[in-house]
Amino acid sequence: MAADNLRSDKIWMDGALVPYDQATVHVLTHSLHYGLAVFEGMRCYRTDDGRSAIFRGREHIRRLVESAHIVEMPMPYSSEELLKACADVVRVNKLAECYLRPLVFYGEGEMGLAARGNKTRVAIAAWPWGAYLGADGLTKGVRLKTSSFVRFHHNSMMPAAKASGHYVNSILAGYEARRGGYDEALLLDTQGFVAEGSGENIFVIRDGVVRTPPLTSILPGITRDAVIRILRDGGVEVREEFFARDALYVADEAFMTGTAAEVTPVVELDDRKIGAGTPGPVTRKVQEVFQGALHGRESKYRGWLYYV
Ligand code: PPE
Repeated sequence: MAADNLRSDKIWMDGALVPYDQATVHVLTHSLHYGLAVFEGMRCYRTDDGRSAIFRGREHIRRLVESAHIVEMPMPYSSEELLKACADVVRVNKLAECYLRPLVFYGEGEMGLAARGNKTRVAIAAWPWGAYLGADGLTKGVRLKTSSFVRFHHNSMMPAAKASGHYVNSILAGYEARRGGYDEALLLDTQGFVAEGSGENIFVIRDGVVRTPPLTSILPGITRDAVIRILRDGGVEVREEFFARDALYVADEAFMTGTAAEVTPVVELDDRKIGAGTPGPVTRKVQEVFQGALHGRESKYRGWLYYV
């Protein structure tokens, strides 16, 4: 992650494409102080017919607008304007495949928690981003550690909003797991049920039945939604229900989903092998169909593509 080059020609800021070096903010930018900002992460892929498409661009922009609504941020642009801006960023930077980061934040002017007068600002940047949990993670699977950090309660922070401040929880959990030699953290909710990874949703498979936690304390992942649909279309039973960490210890397979992580197999939790300790057949199949969908090879899922 650290080695990636974020530099592009242009970043969209407040309605215009500006040179990378001019996409800056003042240190008194309100959001920088209190973490009240919302953002998205989406990926654009080169499809098999040569065109590039943002995977589920409409759904990501919808979630961005909903995130702003949840935290009472006025949104100065329509969904159509935001979508078009995302496409412009991909095109102007000549990035056939990239990660896109729309960020909605409060500018400078007033300080303090009670401030309501700061202008909402919007930036959209793009850069090439490789495999989130490593190239090996995608093929061989990752090792997780149950975090000592609990996923925040939905009455403290609202998980349906992809808000910047929420990520303090994720970052600390991720630091702890990686310092301990694991690839990623698994956070439990305040009841002790499995919630999600620091930046991914989680799925577990046993006896052919797939389970994933309900949308109580987790980000409503767009990849999660796509994978549920792919599994059900393939005749696999998917249940959204609470389960404890030991459900992973005795699972046949597990995987994580996310825009950055795509579909990443999970082969270990808390030093216990999951199933055979290698990516399983259901996971492999989901990865294959998902990759097909991203690249426009699955006609059934072509509606998920927003061509730039
Ligand atoms: N949970 C969390 C906490 C989360 O951050 C993500 C995305 C997901 C689940 C999966 O959601 P979706 O991308 O809609 O399937 N994490 C983003 C941030 C990564 C980052 O480090 O920045 C992402 O994958 O883009």
